[in-house]
Amino acid sequence: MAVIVTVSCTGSKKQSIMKREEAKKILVVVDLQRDFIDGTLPAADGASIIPSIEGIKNDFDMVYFTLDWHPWNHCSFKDNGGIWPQHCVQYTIGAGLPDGILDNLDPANTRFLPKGSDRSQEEYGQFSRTVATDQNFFVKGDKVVICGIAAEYCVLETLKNLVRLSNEIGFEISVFLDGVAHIENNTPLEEYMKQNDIKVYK
Ligand code: VGL
Ligand code: ZN
Repeated sequence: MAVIVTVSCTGSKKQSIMKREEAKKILVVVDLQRDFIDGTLPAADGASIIPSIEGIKNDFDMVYFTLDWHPWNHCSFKDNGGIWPQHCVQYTIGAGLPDGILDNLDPANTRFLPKGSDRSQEEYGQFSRTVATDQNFFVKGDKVVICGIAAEYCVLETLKNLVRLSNEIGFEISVFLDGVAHIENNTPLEEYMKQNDIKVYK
């Protein structure tokens, strides 16, 4: 049975959204963006994870790409008192995905989820504001696999948000470590996985 949820939009218009009921395999690719691969803030092994992710992406029903998506005056940049070089500035090449990563993906099952767009806030983790009732991201029984860049920042923080959501909704999470690149090292991610009994996706 399909459940119709009615949400209010601007003005008096109403829009009906079909709640997804069937559990899916979902790949969450975190911040696989040029600046983190060979741009202004490269991860140590950024380029090598691309073929690994390409190798598994078609095993999933849906692929979610998170995007670090900063205004040019973002507070995390050194010029503005932050700790990072300028990176992933909205609409620049450095914020883009590597060539080929979208090949053979169905646009109907692919989503792009920007974060870090508020200039006055760092936002490493996607899904920080997602609640269980945001029906269009995750439902009970989903098998969610996470990979991407950077292990100890956005992958870790996104994973923490997924764990919180999975406790509310009831879906599985694992980490595709062959598809994870780090800036300094993987240790904080691997420790968090151990402490929370999160499996490696193979
Ligand atoms: C990230 C540093 C700054 C990441 C984003 O994607 O892990 N790291 N902004
Ligand atoms: Zn950033």
